Amino acid sequence: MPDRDYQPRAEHKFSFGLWTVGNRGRDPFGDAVRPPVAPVDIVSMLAEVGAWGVNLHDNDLVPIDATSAERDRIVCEFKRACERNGIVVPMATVNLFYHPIFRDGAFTANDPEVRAYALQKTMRAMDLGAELGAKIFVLWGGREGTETDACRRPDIAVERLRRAVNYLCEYSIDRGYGFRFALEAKPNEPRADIYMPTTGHYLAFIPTLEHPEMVGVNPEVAHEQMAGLNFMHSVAQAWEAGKLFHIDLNDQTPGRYDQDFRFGSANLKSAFWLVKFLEDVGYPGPRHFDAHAYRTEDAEGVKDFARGCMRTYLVLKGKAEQWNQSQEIRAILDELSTEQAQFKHFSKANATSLLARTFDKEAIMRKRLEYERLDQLTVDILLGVRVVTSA
Ligand code: GLT
Ligand code: MN
Ligand code: MN
Repeated sequence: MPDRDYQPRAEHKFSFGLWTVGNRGRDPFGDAVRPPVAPVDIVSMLAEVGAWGVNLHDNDLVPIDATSAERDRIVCEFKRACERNGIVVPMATVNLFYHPIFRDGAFTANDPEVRAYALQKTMRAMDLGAELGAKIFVLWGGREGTETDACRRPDIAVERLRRAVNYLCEYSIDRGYGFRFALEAKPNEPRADIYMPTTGHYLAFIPTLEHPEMVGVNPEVAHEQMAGLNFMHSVAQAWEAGKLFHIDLNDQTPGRYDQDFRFGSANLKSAFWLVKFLEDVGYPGPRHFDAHAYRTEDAEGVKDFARGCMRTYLVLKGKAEQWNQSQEIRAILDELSTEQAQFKHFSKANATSLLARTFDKEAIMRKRLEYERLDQLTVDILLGVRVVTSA
């Protein structure tokens, strides 16, 4: 059992955004409770707690109106801090939601000047990400939506978004950046409704692009749960389509605002199925925590938060290993499915024989499906009252 000490290591690929551990606890009803922390200090804090990577929006690092000399100095210092601390930058993104110019959206805004500015800002953020070594570029369209559908037709918004993503793919190719774009869905907040509300919507959008091979998704736990969905199912569908380019781990209680809680803090069981899925299929990408500490915490509490995200992931990974090694679970699973090789592919002959076949429904229904016991065995493992040791 490799992770019994639950110590994060580089091979686990745990990353945090500058905006996550740097979150100051501001909310719509109250001001910041924590002082700002310089990006270079965030990098050394991440190294201290055992993270592998740091992600950023352009303006988490470089102020929106910085001169190019200021920008270069800031980037150079940041790069040095990353090297000194052995922290990598796997993913970069662009802030297209904070400045009031984006009040009606960015790529989908009605004003063509706003759309052009959004493209320019994103290209510059790609330059920055490439300079820092990032190969994944996340696009989260937080303002791409509406309060009233009187303002534009949603199909026109989709077409504008398509043109923007096509443009950015060409820019990455032209510059030789090698970016893979990861599109992040969210149903609402900050807009009343956001276009592309779920990962599934993006999975349907991607094949309509000019370079679908360059574009995948970045599902976030809280965002799919806000839409009332089973997050692991969304992740699995993205994975099966070869589109799981990145993932945002956090937690959320159902039916609330976007809480961005510490990973595993609200729904341990669904966090377990998620970790088990990612580990079972061998998802090779970063495990990014897009979450922040409770507003009640100080700087030390932010470290507790970051350590907690990684520790819970590793504990659940250990539980998934136990689950996979449990003889009792294995025995139930072996009973459940046997492959019907004959009907994998259609042929006239097997269709004729299938049409002619009689099924003994009573006999089939007598077969037990021991899902209650299976689930209780899972709960026992999760609660630690059944410890499965490796053979
Ligand atoms: C913002 C949002 C996140 C996105 C980030 C990327 S920014 O904090 O809530 O879900 O992943 O733009
Ligand atoms: Mn996110
Ligand atoms: Mn969120």
